[in-house]
Amino acid sequence: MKSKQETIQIEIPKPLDQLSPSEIERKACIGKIMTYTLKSLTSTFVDQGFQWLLPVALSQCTDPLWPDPGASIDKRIEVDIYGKPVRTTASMIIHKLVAASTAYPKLFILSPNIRIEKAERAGTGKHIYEFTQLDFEARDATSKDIITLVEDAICTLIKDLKLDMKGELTTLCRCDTLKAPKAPFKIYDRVELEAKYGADGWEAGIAKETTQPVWVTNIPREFYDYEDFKTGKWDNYDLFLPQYGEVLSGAKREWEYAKISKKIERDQIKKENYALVLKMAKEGRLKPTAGGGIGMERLVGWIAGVKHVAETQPFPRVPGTVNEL
Ligand code: ASN
Repeated sequence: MKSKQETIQIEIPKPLDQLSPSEIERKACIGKIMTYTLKSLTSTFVDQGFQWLLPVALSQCTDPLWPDPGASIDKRIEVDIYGKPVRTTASMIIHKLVAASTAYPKLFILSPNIRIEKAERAGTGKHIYEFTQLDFEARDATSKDIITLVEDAICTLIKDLKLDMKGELTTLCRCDTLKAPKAPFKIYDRVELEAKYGADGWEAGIAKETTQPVWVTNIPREFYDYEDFKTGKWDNYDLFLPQYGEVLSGAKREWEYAKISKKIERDQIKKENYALVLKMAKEGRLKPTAGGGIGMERLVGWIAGVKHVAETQPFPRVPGTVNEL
């Protein structure tokens, strides 16, 4: 079902060659904010001892994105190479679990996520069919560790950016309205938000209501997020930005074979697509980890105050629109 926010139509960002001089100036400012944000966040992760991995675009196994209450996938891309079927990266979650369990106990990747959203999402302002996640994972980390790490990273970024990027923020009319957030951010349980805004309206409701970034925990979704089978509670967390909505999703992860296997069956996902994680879990080689992924375009979109998140992309990926570049 469409939320109210999804029905609001927003002007579609144009490709570079069609921008007016003032639009080019705006685009350049957003580009500088993206560079600053990438530099700040990657420095924070490197300083905290995370290894920087390079991404892959094609794999036999990728994120099932199912069941995901927020997903609206029009098409899944699968091609044959060397006689094997491969999919374009939907997220590098499975790669992260394997990497963090083996050679890279703390890692991050700036990875392409290709999610061919339904064309009707063009005007929501929040969806693009290719985006970049700063995706990270840490062995033996708790949810609390990750929440603290992200809060520190975002508070540092905004505090520094407000000092160093005054000119750009002024051009974008964000100098006064962008407030430096204060940690710790408030944490809501999805159940309490559903009671207030309804099962279909809580994401839009909390984004509209809050003036600070906030966490929402306990969201039922893909098999890899940790679920306590006794209480039915999920040990996961999404970060919501005022007005802009979800910018990060993450969790403590499942690592035990019996649970992963049961959840994959429950979700009616093809087991053969997840043979490697199942095998590693069975052999006790999958380790407990926690992590998350920050949607870079949404984060910078919020900082820059854009109407459509594709404004942060040099080559906009608006659902339903394919440009030459
Ligand atoms: N990157 C997310 C995570 O770490 C997964 C996703 O994007 N679907 O949980």
